[in-house]
Amino acid sequence: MPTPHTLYQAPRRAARAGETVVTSTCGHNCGGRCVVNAHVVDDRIVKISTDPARWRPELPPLHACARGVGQIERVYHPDRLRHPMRRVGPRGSGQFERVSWDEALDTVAREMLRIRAAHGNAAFLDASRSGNLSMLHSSAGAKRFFNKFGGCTVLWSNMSAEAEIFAVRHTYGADYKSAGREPTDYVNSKLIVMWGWSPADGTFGTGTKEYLREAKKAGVRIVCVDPRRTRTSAAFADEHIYIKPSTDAAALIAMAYVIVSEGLHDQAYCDRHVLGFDEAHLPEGAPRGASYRAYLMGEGSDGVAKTPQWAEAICGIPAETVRRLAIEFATTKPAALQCGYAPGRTAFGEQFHRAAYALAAITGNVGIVGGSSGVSNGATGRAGIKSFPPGSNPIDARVATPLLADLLARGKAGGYPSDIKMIYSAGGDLFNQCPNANKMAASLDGVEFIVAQDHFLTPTARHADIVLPATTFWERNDVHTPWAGAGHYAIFMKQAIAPMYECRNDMDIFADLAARVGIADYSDKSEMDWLRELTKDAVDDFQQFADKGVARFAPPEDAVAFARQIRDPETHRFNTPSGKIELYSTTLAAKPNFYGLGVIPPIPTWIEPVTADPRHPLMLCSPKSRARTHSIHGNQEQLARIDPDDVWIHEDDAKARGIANGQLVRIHNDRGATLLPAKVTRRIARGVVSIKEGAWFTPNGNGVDTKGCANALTEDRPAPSGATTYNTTLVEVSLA
Ligand SMILES: Nc1nc2c(c(=O)[nH]1)N[C@H]1C(S)=C(S)[C@@H](COP(=O)(O)OP(=O)(O)OC[C@H]3O[C@@H](n4cnc5c(=O)[nH]c(N)nc54)[C@H](O)[C@@H]3O)O[C@H]1N2
Ligand SMILES: Nc1nc2c(c(=O)[nH]1)N[C@H]1C(S)=C(S)[C@@H](COP(=O)(O)OP(=O)(O)OC[C@H]3O[C@@H](n4cnc5c(=O)[nH]c(N)nc54)[C@H](O)[C@@H]3O)O[C@H]1N2
Ligand SMILES: [Mo]
Repeated sequence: MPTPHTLYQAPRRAARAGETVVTSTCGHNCGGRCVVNAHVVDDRIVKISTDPARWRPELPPLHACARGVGQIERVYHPDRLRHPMRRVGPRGSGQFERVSWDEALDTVAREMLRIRAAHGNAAFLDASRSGNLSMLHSSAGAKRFFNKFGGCTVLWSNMSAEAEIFAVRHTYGADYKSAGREPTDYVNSKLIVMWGWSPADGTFGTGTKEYLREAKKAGVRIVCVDPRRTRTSAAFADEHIYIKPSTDAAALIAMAYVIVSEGLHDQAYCDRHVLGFDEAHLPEGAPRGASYRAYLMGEGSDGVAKTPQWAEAICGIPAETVRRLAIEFATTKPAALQCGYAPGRTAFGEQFHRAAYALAAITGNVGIVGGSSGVSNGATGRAGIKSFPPGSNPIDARVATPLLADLLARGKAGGYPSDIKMIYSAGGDLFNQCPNANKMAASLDGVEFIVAQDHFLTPTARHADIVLPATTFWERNDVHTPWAGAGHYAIFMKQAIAPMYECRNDMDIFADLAARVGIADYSDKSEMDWLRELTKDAVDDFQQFADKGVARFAPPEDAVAFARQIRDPETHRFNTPSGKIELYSTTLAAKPNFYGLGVIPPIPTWIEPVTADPRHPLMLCSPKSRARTHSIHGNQEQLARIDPDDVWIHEDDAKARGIANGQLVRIHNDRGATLLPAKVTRRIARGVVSIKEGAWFTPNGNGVDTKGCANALTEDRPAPSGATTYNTTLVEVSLA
């Protein structure tokens, strides 16, 4: 039986004569999922609109942002790929010639069969990623293709949130997607601390800003801890606290120190629900002094008390502020930590998340109304809507995603499971989005063949041997849902216009290629039959869903994750080995080097992320741009105006370098350099600079990137959890 739901058409302005209006939503990996209507005249989109209704909590409209409206600039962009192409110049030169679909697909198939015969399946790397995450035409199609082909090497870790995924699993025994709370619960908090979280810049749920506005109206106090005074902070925060990137665990640990030393923690709650808070609640076999409390108090193996003074020296927050915030957090109940992923995209990012959950747990805020686990996703998942089944990979060759450049550079000689001979990228831009773009571009000599399937000649596609033009979501049918917990609905993405130029649907490209390499069963259904199948457990009338456009599902009974475990711990245990919230992780105690990428202690622990480098004294962070979804939209001049690319630098740091606002500067380290105008401001912490991620890597003849691509500077180094470490990047800034 489908879950209870209502199907409706989002309000829209009446169509003009000769115009049809079609509802869809951006397919990309944005944290929002909005109503994006195409107004179509004679098979051409003439305007994009969204739900005009005023926001209200009872039935929140799904308002699109500038990127949604900017889809019209994107779909009719003069640089759209129009036909298949073959590379004729050196990789990266951008020199290609037109070929027919048959010739392109025959070439790809021939190379695939040759490489498989010569090197085996592990020589293939599926570099498809998150360009389109809707249910049918997504990178699941590439996975399905490679799995049926006999498997390939995969980049296993999530570039966004692997530190959180890992920390949630080992602390709460849960899936991060359903370990948070619904935004409808924000109004129930007395205090919200937004920690490295800026949904007004980086969309994190359609409507999140409105729910925050409701909370603010209801008198909830809001504090923001971020290296930058963000738009979210400016709009909602009563207080902003500047912090140095990569140092959050120290601040959170010192807050716990204050709370415990003042006796403000919830001992009864810890006794009942938490493993390893104090020595009396350690698992059997754990050494003495292994508890979190002992670590805080300096009674653990390092002998250092984690005082606010200790933290100040690391994170730059004045000790008095750390103390005040700690006391406020412990005494204002319910209090919620809303954490972004960015502080987890650091050298030991899992410690940030684990330390945040520890703070939530020792103050008794996990699983209560108005409290939070420290996870900012929602409390439940996707209402039974499924995605294109990828099947399973018969090859066991897995590499943590941030190591892509190193995998290409060193292969088996570097201890990796394979030497990559062929890369296939459908809906990914990893040469731009993975760290260390220069090293990536310089490490392709051993790669015999690269295929890119995209809408544009992206930094990745420029290196391809064959480029295949895909349709955009406007040119096909699909279904999409928000990030799990960021709303309970699905949007039918109705085809608005016929496929443009010679572009083809990703699924059809793979089906054709499958037939050419001897895979008979890639797809046995039409597009619509697939969509009917994938949604059948969620909606009862597929045709109505397709016609109306929006399906709303019931929200979870408990708006806050782990409410049942806290209410009734006897019947509902946490899904950890001990059944409790594991501040002390039994799994990590038994296997500290969990992935072979570095040691992860059993309790939240401060670990120095980098050794100081006098040549590169500034710490770079690379948050989201409002003008892009990662690298998507990076070629749109009009859209770029809403959030121009620049490098934020503190007044004092600029002055010391003779840099004035607006001047072109060079941001550089030993991995690379890029150019951007300086935004000299007091709205960033001293010693920190910030570049919005996603600008297209465009090196000049001297190897200097000219467009502000943050990944010209970042390091191809994973955190021990496999997370990316973009926000642990040391740089210097000089006048260009
Ligand atoms: N506009 C837009 N929205 C998006 C996306 C997009 O591309 N564009 N992408 C979506 C995706 S895939 C994801 S994963 C999410 C990402 O969501 P997040 O990871 O939460 O977003 P970021 O913008 O990287 O960072 C959030 C805030 O953290 C701050 N920050 C950076 N480093 C640190 C640190 O070390 N400590 C602290 N305390 N703060 C730090 C930044 O200044 C920023 O204000 O966003 C989603 N939303
Ligand atoms: N420095 C730095 N780098 C980062 C981050 C950071 O915080 N700092 N954040 C990271 C995060 S959170 C993420 S999720 C990753 C994202 O990494 P990716 O998923 O690799 O990045 P996108 O830019 O979304 O690239 C997707 C590509 O898919 C294409 N595309 C879109 N729709 C379709 C389609 O329907 N079909 C086909 N064939 N192609 C399509 C787009 O044109 C684009 O070229 O980037 C990461 N990179
Ligand atoms: Mo992401």
